[in-house]
Amino acid sequence: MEFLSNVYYNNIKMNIAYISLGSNIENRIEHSIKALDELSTFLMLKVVSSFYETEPFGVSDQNNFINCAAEIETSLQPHDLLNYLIDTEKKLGRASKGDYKPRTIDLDIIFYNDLILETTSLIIPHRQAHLRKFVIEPLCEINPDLIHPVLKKPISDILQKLGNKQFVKRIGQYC
Ligand code: PH2
Ligand code: MG
Ligand code: MG
Repeated sequence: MEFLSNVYYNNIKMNIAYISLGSNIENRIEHSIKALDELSTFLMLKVVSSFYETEPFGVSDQNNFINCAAEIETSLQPHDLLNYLIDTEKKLGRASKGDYKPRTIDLDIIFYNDLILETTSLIIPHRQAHLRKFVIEPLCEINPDLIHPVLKKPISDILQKLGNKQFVKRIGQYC
């Protein structure tokens, strides 16, 4: 067993993952809080970013979103984590899995340890994460030194490169 870079509890390897949360239907903060509360019943929420109001990226004629990010610790493998997140989205009333439709809550895996994975149902790191300020700014708040395993650059550099073109404004905190 390796103790230096991995965390084990009772011989179970714990993995660190980063989840991006987004809501753009009605009580957006309430949906986000409910989602975080729900996740905390099954995963260890280590750090949660502030809530940000963000302009829709890649879609038009939709409400602004509330986005935030969470660092979690879990023994779930990536596809099991994905299934758990999909179940949680449904539990919180998400109607369909259509990627570009308004939603009560969207829960995306951005990073999972330093894993690079490409399957039909799951791609890690999230393919568009580095282009999306609504993902990168909350992540930078909780871990600016985190290295993107494909780009091999810290989140703080990626945020700097994104500049000021996308509206992202910190509005409050989960507590
Ligand atoms: N999610 C998308 C597409 N565009 N824009 C913002 N600001 N926030 C999101 O969470 C978001 C988006 C697809 O999941
Ligand atoms: Mg998404
Ligand atoms: Mg999604």
